[in-house]
Amino acid sequence: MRVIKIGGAQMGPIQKAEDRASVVARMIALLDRAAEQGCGLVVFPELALTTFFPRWKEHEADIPSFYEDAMPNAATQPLFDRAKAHGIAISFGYAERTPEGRRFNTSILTDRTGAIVGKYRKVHLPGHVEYDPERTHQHLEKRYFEPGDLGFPVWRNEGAVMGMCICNDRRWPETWRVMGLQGVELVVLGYNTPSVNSQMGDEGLEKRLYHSELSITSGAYQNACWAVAVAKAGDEDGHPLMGGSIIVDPNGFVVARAQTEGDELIVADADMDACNFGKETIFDFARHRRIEHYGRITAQTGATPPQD
Ligand code: CDV
Repeated sequence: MRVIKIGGAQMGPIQKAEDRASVVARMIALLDRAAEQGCGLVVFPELALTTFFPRWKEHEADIPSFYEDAMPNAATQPLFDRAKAHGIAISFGYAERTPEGRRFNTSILTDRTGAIVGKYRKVHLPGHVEYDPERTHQHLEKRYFEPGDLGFPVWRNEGAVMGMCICNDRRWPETWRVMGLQGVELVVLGYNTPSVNSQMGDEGLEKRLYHSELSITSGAYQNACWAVAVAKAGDEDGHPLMGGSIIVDPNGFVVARAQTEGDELIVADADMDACNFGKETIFDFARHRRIEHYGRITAQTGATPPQD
């Protein structure tokens, strides 16, 4: 058995005016709770340090203040220090600005000493570049970030093979399979998913939660890996985000689920050896995959139906 006690540290809303010190204090409180329960890894959401600022076009002058120029930095160092003191590996998302001024929606993974062992930059950016008057609310990720340039790497960490993705990435089977092909045993991800569809107001929260869960459970099952998916939830300055954080086993079953839309820790004992059966049988890729038929996956983006 290779058991990692995983904590999914769902976070409630972060208002636009809330500063990094306050947010980091909330993250440390969740970390302390995870330490009490014996967690070895704690996963926080996408853009965990700030409000979900890609919704804002009207506050564009404030946007530069939401990026981090280094990680760790003065504001987040206390989080790294506390994680190291507890001996807990962590993962969280933030808006990254490089020395060249490039901007990415990024997440990092540490080991239990607080050393960063992995960095991921979100590949599948949803939304749009320009203000869209047809939508009930804006989703300007394509304006404020460029697509990630690091692919979907995995890392050996704390006795397991771990990978990361971010929010919208979870909906794309390619995300999971590229990590699956590297033997991933645990995928960690955070998300900020609006509770309302900006282009279909009557879609309903239930369907949005279902689609999130469907994406994660199928990704975990089809790649015989664990998954931890952690929300930033609740009402951010009048903009509702859904909760529904879950931990999923390699059979695709949800083994822990958040009940609230606030700061909440969910915990599960995850035996990495539970991945072995799926990886050695029905999803033994080396025996069963037929790559001669998969060329379209990397050769084209949009669908091309046959002509009438
Ligand atoms: N932050 C996100 O990537 N959100 C998307 C929304 C816009 C659909 C998501 O996939 O949850």
